[in-house]
Amino acid sequence: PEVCVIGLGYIGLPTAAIIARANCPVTGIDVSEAVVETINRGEIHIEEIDLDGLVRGVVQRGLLKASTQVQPADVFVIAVPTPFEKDGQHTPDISYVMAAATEIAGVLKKGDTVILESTSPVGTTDAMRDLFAGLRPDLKLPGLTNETPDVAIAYCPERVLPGRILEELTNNDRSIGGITPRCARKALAFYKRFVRGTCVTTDARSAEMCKLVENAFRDVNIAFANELSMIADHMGLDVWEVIRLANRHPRVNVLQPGPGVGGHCIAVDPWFIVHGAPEQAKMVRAARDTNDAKMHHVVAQAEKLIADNPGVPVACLGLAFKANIDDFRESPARFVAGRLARRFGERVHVVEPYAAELPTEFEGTGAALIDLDTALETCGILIVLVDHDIFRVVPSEERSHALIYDTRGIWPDAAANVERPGLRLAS
Ligand code: SAJ
Repeated sequence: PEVCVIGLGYIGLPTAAIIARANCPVTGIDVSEAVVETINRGEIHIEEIDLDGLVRGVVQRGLLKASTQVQPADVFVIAVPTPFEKDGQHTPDISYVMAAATEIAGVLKKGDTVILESTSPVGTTDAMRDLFAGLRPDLKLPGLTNETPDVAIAYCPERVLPGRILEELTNNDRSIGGITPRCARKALAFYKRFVRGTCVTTDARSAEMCKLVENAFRDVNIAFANELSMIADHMGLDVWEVIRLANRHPRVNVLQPGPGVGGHCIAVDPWFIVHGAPEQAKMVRAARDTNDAKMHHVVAQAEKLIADNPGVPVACLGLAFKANIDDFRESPARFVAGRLARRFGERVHVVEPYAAELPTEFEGTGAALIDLDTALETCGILIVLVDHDIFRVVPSEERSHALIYDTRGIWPDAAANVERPGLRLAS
């Protein structure tokens, strides 16, 4: 089949490339002219392992091309962002999905399949079908007719981990939720072309909720670890040691505390559940609040350490939202470093091997981007915000002069928190 993938971001581009590798001609659509031109040159605009070679190959073989205009196709895959509104209510914003669906409606024909992959609040796939019904009264749509529908509509969430996208896109199991069972089977046949994992069919609403549940599950578990870290601070315990010991129990697997939860998925998706069932979703909301509170806790701890040591240069290690990636969206590390830069100005330095320059909010603060070696030589306070491998392997001799606040627990021999009595500062 000819495929049209709408949205060429962290999910859409790898998906488009993998479908193209399975010998389906793909047109990738993006609103950004720059992104479209980059891809048509066989290059990529995001960092992801092995993606460059894959995209170059399928573009050279004529299997992938990019455009700003939605093209007629047999299968449409929507992979656009679904943020929430900054209205205090965290209302899901599905306008990008609906904009994509509106464009698809213009070229939709009998026999086509439309698949939504974007993380979406429960009911979005039905809403998309209703939009098609309004714009294309000539088409029979699934769930609205007793006759055989003209098009199939399904919800199939991605569940890939940044940094392992290509591998997980191929090997992970998938939930495939059709508006009707027939829609699910049609989408299943498509995914079977390039997914090696098991594809499980269900209804669209269950598949929508399934995706939200996966990320809320992780958020709740990380919140537990972050709450433990604050309890441990209060009690004067080493949280890393406690978790390491607890995890020796065969049915216990506490996750790792950090400076908060970032990224565009785990810090966002649980709100879609809260928004859908505010009275019931108490733990999900509490987890979000705990993980956000951890970020502010880290700022306060770091500020205290810096203020108590006047004049000592500070290095914030990391800006990314997690280890070994170049993605700075919704990053707690970036939030913490930004706050410190605004308060302490040129005393603050940032080490981020994945960044060429500091994000715009650092402009005018006096904070500078420096390399790791310079930071280790010149900064007397080291604040670990991201567990990049390159930080993890710094031997203790190279940081023994410094006061260390290690929010990720990468240096077990150094102190993990600044408030604990008897803090094992390396100096
Ligand atoms: N984090 C911790 N402690 C941990 C694990 C993670 O603080 O023990 C933090 C990370 O540093 C990061 C945040 O949580 O700031 C999220 O990182 P992550 O690695 O847990 O997840 P993401 O956002 O990269 O990808 C998640 C994945 N979902 C699950 O694991 C349930 C991925 O499979 C999804 O496809 C992705 O969200 C998505 O697109 O929804």
